[in-house]
Amino acid sequence: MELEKDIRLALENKQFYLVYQPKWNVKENRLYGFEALLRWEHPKLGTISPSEFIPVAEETGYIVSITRWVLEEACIQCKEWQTKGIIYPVSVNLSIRLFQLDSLSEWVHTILEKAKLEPHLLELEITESMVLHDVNDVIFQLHNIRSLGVKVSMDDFGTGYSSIGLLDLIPIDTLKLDRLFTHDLDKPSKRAIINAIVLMAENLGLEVIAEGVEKQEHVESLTQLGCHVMQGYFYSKPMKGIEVDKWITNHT
Ligand code: G
Ligand code: G
Ligand code: NA
Repeated sequence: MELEKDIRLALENKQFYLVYQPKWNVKENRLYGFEALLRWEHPKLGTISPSEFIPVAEETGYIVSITRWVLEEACIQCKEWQTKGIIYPVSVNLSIRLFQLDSLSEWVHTILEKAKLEPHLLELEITESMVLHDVNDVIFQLHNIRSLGVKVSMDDFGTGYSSIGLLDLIPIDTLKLDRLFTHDLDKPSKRAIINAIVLMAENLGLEVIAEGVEKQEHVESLTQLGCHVMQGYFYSKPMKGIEVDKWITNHT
């Protein structure tokens, strides 16, 4: 497949870059952190979405080198912000393939050391379906990752295969509510579900972050439902690392 060869070249030719989307703590009216999102500027096809090329990268195994690059880049950027007094955690998306490494936690540790970044400033985002893949192994590896001091969040929670019955066993810090919930807030039934998720998260000691927050009404409804950290176009589209300084000056 054509993309396959291009992905290898993309790494060599530095066609990948990261954009960062803020997460905002509404209750405390302050910035909470950033999620790093991968972008590929393809020389012929233009910008390609990760949802198109990540599956190919997973099949071919390039996902490991790509994720190494993403993690290194995000850690270096986070460290650079830190030296400017911008001290917020950054999160990176992990693919299931990474759990097939001999030791994912050592792999992550090496990258942190190289970037000289404190582990608590890094968060890894996994999805529910990843956990269900091989529950015991994922739980074991997540324990090791959290022993480093790195945080873990479960992305797109509540819409895919449900891991709800295992939530007390899966070592995570945060639940990220899928944006489908945010976009369905006018339905009382969906509000009931979010309300229950937020209460459950509270009782399990987990933070909840709502994704896909696009309007003031989303902020208000989610706040009423007890969710206080939000991410979405209402706050900002994902932006390049160098744009973050200015964004922070204008918003904090
Ligand atoms: O940014 P958005 O179109 O940007 O992302 C589309 C999908 O790609 C999302 O599900 C997101 O989690 C995923 N994604 C974005 N960046 C990365 C990355 O660096 N690694 C992996 N594995 N997935 C990513
Ligand atoms: O799966 P994950 O949550 O990592 O996906 C992040 C994806 O969501 C990216 O494609 C990102 O660009 C997109 N995104 C971020 N904020 C919003 C938003 O407010 N609305 C919509 N529709 N998509 C968003
Ligand atoms: Na994510």
